[in-house]
Amino acid sequence: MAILGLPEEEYFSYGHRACAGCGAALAVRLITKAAGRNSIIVEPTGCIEVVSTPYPETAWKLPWVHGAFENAASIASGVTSALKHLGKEDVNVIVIAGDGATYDIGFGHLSGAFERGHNFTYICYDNEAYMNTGIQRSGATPYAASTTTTPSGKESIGKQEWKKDLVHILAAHGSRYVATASIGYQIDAYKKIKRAIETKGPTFVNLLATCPTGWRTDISKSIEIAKLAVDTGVFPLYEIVDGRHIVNRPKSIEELKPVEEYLRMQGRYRHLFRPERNEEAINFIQQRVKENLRSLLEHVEKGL
Ligand SMILES: Cc1ncc(C[n+]2csc(CCOP(=O)(O)OP(=O)(O)O)c2C)c(N)n1
Ligand SMILES: [Mg+2]
Repeated sequence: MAILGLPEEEYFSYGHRACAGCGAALAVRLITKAAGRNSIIVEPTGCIEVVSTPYPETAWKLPWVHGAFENAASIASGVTSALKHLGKEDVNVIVIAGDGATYDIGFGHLSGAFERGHNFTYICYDNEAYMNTGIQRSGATPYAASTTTTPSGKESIGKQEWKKDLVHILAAHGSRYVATASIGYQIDAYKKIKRAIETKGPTFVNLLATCPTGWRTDISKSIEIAKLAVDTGVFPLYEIVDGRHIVNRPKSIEELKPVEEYLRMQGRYRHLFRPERNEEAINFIQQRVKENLRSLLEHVEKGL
């Protein structure tokens, strides 16, 4: 099915083995539409690699390199250096990686590549856990989400730590363009990916991608949930361009929908509502979400 307002060309073919309702598969379609034919994709191990390339088949209509779980940014560094040597610097080099690969195991490689200033775009399809290996928590998993390594129960609320703020960490590396995006807002995501690719040097987009299997959500609600993540402020959309913040959505604290609307739709948060409602935890999440948006908006006000 075409995505309204976006190029019709598809570089990620149907026939791949992603689950019904997979947000990451839609993320890849958006990324490759924005990238176009003149691109090389680097992919670490993770769901997208597994579902798109069961030997001897491939869903990719672009040159595609698979490495290990941890070293995608280093491979991309090598590819950019080789292209430079060949005088082919107009080719887009794009990493498409899961959050486990990005926030955790590949973080050293990512930091190194950003510090060295290679000309490539790194896009994390963030489904907020290690989904391919059975829903283990990652640095991107949000507070209170139940995963197989942070199971909720009498003694535990689920994950006890807040999501790592990787976008600001990468901005602090001096990247000229970092942004958040969601598969719920596809035109916004497409434009950001394009801008990231067109900006020289290392750039980053953290693209939220619903995972019905890991989040325990209805497969028909993937887009709705990815929109609600934004509209509740749990996952605000913003950019940092040459060190300055732009907040795209939500634009004010007043327009935030209650976080409960988002949490309630997902099995990974079911323990916050059943057998009884955990008012304290829901309030805590609500307050932190507000504080986070307030801080982003203050950055914009102060021109930071
Ligand atoms: C060094 C190493 N450790 C662990 C693994 C096993 N492994 C493969 S994919 C994966 C999880 C990937 O998680 P993420 O990057 O979030 O992608 P997703 O599966 O969620 O798409 C793990 C733990 C591996 N391949 N290599
Ligand atoms: Mg993941």
